[in-house]
Amino acid sequence: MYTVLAGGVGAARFLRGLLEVVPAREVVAIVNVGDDLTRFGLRICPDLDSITYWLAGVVHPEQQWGRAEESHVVASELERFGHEPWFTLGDRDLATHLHRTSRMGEGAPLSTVTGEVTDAFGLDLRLLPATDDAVETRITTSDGRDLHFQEYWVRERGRPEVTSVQLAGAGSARPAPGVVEALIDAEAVLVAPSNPVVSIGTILEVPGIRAALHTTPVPVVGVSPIVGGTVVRGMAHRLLPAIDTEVSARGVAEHYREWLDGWVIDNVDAAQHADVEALGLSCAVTDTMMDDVEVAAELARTCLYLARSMR
Ligand code: FO1
Repeated sequence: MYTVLAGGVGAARFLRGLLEVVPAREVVAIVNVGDDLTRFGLRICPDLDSITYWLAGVVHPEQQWGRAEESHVVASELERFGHEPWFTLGDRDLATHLHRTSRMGEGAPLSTVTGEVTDAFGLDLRLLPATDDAVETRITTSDGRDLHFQEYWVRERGRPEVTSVQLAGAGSARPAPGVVEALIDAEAVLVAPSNPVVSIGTILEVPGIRAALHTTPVPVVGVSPIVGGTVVRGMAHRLLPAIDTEVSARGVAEHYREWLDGWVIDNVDAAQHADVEALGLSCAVTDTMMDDVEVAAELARTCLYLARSMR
């Protein structure tokens, strides 16, 4: 089993490469659920859904979230009633949220429903929400507001300055069934190049997950989400200062160092190799820009090679 800590799109691209290299049945992704929200009574899980749609080959090609060949009949009819359309739900995507919400209403945990969704899309890997319990990422802005992550990122387009990030509900959350086992019993744990604050950071906030990373006997190898001092996509460069972390491949490695064994950085950051090794980590340098599946597969091979070299 190969276990991947995952956010949304960056993780989906990485998983697509990993699935070229190891059988899908041997892959488990532990996925951030801090971005999840309820709209019109429907439970929406953007990271779980982005990974599912990506790997099933049905993701919207420009947005990289939501469905390809999407229509927006329901969204435009909702505007008729005066609903502000800041978070767009396409018609095909709505079917996923309707299924999930109705099953959760019957008492099925999110992890069970996630398995139903991935099965329906023909995926053989296992996606596990970090927790089945209700958590949400809250963003405190420098003007003193407390926003849901999606209010900050989508409604306010990531513009406000962020002073702190919290996973509300984390105190009483438990890892979803299978999460801790997937971290302990794996061949290797891989950390996708996802946001260290609102993707990987929120997964680690679920009590028991960080501890499992500390105690796991298997190598933990991550891919830097920072390339050439900035992000490939998303807002990590805006959030890292809020957790006093330098916006660099080395800075994120230092932030992860207590539980990390190996760190894969991009060719453009090759000069940081010695700095990363000085943190006590093994370091590999390669192309991490996963624009096509071959690069993603080669990146996955590099991660596995680094992990095996440490066993
Ligand atoms: N991102 C947007 O920028 N605008 C949207 O209206 C939007 C809707 C949306 C609906 C379902 C879904 O699964 C994702 C959606 N996203 C949207 C993407 C999402 O907000 C973020 O990119 C992720 O949460 C960050 O990982």
